[in-house]
Amino acid sequence: MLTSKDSLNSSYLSPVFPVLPVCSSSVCVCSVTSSDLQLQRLHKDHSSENGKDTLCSVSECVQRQYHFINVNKTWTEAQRYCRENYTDLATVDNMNDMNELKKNVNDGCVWIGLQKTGVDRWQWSSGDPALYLNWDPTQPDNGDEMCALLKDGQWHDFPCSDSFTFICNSSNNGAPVGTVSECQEKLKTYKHKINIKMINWRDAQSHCRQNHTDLVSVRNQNENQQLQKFIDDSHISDNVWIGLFRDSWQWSDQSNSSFRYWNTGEPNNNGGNENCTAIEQNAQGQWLDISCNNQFPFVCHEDKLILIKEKLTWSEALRYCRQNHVDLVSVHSEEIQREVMNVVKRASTEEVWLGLHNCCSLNMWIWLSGEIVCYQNWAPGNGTTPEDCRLEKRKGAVQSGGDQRWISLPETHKLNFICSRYEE
Ligand SMILES: [Ca+2]
Ligand SMILES: [Ca+2]
Repeated sequence: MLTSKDSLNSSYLSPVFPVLPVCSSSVCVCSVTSSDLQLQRLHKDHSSENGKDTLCSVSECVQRQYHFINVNKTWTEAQRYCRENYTDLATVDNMNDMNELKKNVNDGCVWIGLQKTGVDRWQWSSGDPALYLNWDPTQPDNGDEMCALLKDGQWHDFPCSDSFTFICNSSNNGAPVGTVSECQEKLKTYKHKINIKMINWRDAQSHCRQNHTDLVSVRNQNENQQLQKFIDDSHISDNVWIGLFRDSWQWSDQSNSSFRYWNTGEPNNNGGNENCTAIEQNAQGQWLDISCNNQFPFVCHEDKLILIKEKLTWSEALRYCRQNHVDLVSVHSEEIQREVMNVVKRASTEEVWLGLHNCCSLNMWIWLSGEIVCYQNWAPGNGTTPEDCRLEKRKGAVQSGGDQRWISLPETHKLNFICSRYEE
């Protein structure tokens, strides 16, 4: 794995790489041929007229392809139609998805795939999975307290309508751009923005989404300590909203997107049976809960990642994806990793091949899409130490269970794999 400039300074590299490869402007790939991996160098020009980098900063990429179906159906009929003809009724992961989805729909109400389950679940506003929880020992202690705040390093559930200061996460979710070491530095830095205005949780969420990225997520003990230190250093009040909330809504495709875009006053369960979600184009696409028996047009989505539950070697998997779809998936950002996590949990093998290969001569991990591994999600002990690749070539796979990190395996292992339909 490329960890620093030093790892590229080996003398045999100099003739091949006169300059240090960077994440976006000059990309080195190992091209895959039928017989072997051969090193070659590609130049990709990502500059635009204004000189800004135009590499798809992934939060701006279309995550899914949306299809508006202008036929009135009940929510359940619409779900059936989408599952037969596409992937499912539309899931929305973030504001970019929402803007994409809104583009082509009619005025009036339009079904999306969010349905009430009746069972509450704690979730991060940013969509990060809520695997790490750090409740105060007495918390959570109240069924009506649906939002969480940080107090003395521990979490408390509170009524979402109460007013507190809050912390936004302003780190850019897109693929970091710059040299590898800059990228790694960026990934380590969590830029918090504190807001001393005291407002309710929902307003704090809107404020963060409009001005920064989202309300802050706390994904492990280290982040919790960093955040508490940040609060202590800022000398603000004890109670600070974080991005944790719970609700009982679930997407039709079972994905764990916690993005919500309710209109003011919604969901209100008017009449007691509003168990489905529609967007209202004349309310800027904001959502309302409404009875599932209404007949509306609807939006389906088509996933761009497909889990193939065959057991193949890495090379066989690559051939399959290139013949039937586009390629083995390249996970060059946290956004794509989240999509991978959604599909990989249905796998029948413990690991699942990704389009990640080790350039033996460079001792460097590279995506099939041609990018150096900048965003990283390796399991401990994988990817970061030099591989002994002289005897067998190593490829990257993602764990289908646990925290779904990447591991390095000999390419002859037979695993499920994920094909991508993204045209790079
Ligand atoms: Ca409480
Ligand atoms: Ca309603």
